Amino acid sequence: SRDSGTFGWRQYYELAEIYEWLDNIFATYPTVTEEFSIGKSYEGRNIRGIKISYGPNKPGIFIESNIHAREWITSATATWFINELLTSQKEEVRNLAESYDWYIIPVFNVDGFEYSHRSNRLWRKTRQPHATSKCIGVDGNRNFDSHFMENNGASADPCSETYAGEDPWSEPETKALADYLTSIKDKFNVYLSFHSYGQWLLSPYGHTAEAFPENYNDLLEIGAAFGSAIKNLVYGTNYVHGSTASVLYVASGSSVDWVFNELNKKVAYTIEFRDKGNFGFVLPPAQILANCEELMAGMVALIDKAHSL
Ligand code: ING
Ligand code: ZN
Repeated sequence: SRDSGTFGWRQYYELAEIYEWLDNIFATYPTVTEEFSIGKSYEGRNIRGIKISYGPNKPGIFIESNIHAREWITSATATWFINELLTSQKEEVRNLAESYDWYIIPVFNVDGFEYSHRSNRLWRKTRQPHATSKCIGVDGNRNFDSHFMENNGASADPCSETYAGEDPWSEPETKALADYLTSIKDKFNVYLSFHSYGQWLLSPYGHTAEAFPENYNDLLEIGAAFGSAIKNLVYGTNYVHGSTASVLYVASGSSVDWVFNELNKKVAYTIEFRDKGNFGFVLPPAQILANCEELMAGMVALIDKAHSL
């Protein structure tokens, strides 16, 4: 059931196909798009991103997607979202596209993503080996230098799915992202990390359920707006919002917590897409477009609310 030659959102694609599609996007929309690369992965793949900008110096929104390899719906949704920003005629989407500068990395964990296509569909981590173990890779979302390894929010076992790494930034991918984000830190004020699954909108903190950010009420209000916008669509899908540690589990060293705490970006969320576990990470391609629609409705509401508070 694979299409040949055309890119769309009725199946999942490999990295090379996504990058070929991205090349096409840059060629088709040269005045409003700009290519960037944050650097290379452990295995030497380029970690590519797209900036979409309809004018100088708009407030920026940064989207990091597919830090976990098996969460294929995240890059499918990110590429759809890029396409919508560039082609949609809907007023609410044009507003989103043209009022903000967008920075989007559709596939962040490029090595893991490739491995999930070729060898192990359920791979999560990066692909760098360890000196002291036969197991491979680190959980990129535990490798950032914010409350690293605190409160059992990550594992010290290289064979665990949530292995934090020997030290923060042990992975070239997380180091490259942190350096890039630091270099453009004055250009964005909203940070979103795409994950699956579970249908959650998660705000800081991940590292503790005992404390909450000073702007937590705002984050909850934005979360409520996101949730109702999605609930109101024909699918009636439920999203639950709240702090990561209080509604999901304690997780330390995540990208969102680092951006929130260290770069001081006070609107930072993880979005856990469909579903609730029926298909889990292996979400059928037939659900890609519905998930995308939900993300768009939620995004419009989220950005609206975030900028009205
Ligand atoms: N969930 C996230 C994970 O990395 C998360 C949850 C969100 C952790 C924000 C930390 C911060 O475990 C999935 N599905 O990966
Ligand atoms: Zn994830």
